Amino acid sequence: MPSVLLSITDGVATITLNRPDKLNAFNREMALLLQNLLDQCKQDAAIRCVVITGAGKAFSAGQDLAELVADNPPSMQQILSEHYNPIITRIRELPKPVIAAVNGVAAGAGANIALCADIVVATETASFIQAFSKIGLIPDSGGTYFLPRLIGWQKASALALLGDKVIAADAEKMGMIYQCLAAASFEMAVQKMASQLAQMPTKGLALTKQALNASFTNTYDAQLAMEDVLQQQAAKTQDYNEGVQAFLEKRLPNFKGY
Ligand code: T3D
Repeated sequence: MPSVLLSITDGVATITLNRPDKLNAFNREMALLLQNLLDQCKQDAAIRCVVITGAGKAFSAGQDLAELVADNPPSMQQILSEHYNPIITRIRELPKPVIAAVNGVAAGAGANIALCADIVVATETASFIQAFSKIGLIPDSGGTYFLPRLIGWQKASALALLGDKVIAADAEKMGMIYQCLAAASFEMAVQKMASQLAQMPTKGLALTKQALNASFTNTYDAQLAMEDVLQQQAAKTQDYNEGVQAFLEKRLPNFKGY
């Protein structure tokens, strides 16, 4: 079985991290395959929402630590510049919404890949661990960038240093994730959200994502100027016309994604 699976249904691509006996820990082959599948999701216009989840009981335990002591291991430089950084960049730059459906423990790079998604939901039995400090590393895969912006500097600092486990309910309370969902209805709730997003104005969502990406670092003036530019692009889409027409005609819109 491939270490990452892709299935496409009704505009929703579901990417499943698939090394369940290793808690979906990443080796080089898996990291490169995930990048390829994210590229496929970008190129396929029929895909209008991407869900990333894990097979079995975990979302991902991060780097496969056994790979590091195997024959011919990837170097640290390769692990960041060729494995994790391109994954994070692809998720943030994908012009479509990405949901991380965290079905179990998300540790190390696994946690930070989840946390860079546009919407992070987790089942009530899931947890998040900045496991890096316990093995002498620093949070990578965007951890030192996204975590303080999600939950504030103090909580991010404590979690990064202590490596404490955060259960999904607490992750929701502190703003690390969007929602902690009941385990019994988790998959159905994720599919409902993904299906909703796949029927929305995809180009408008992509422009929203672009503006939010920039808001982390832009000044207030620069962000207002960017909204001006992006809103003009949004207003040129067919979906904008459709949205306004549907409202005026008191009917449901039929968005095409462009
Ligand atoms: O060079 C670099 O490393 C740079 C890159 C860094 C990126 C990173 O992600 S660093 C962080 C790496 N991840 C970790 O340190 C997490 C290690 N795992 C754990 O702490 C725990 O496994 C969990 C808290 C995630 C889950 O605990 P639990 O009790 O539910 O499961 P377990 O019994 O510990 O693990 C089950 C199996 O998965 C076990 O294998 P076995 O004994 O049944 O054959 C365990 O060894 C394996 N496993 C879990 N995590 C990893 C792993 N195997 C390889 N790599 C792992 N990360």
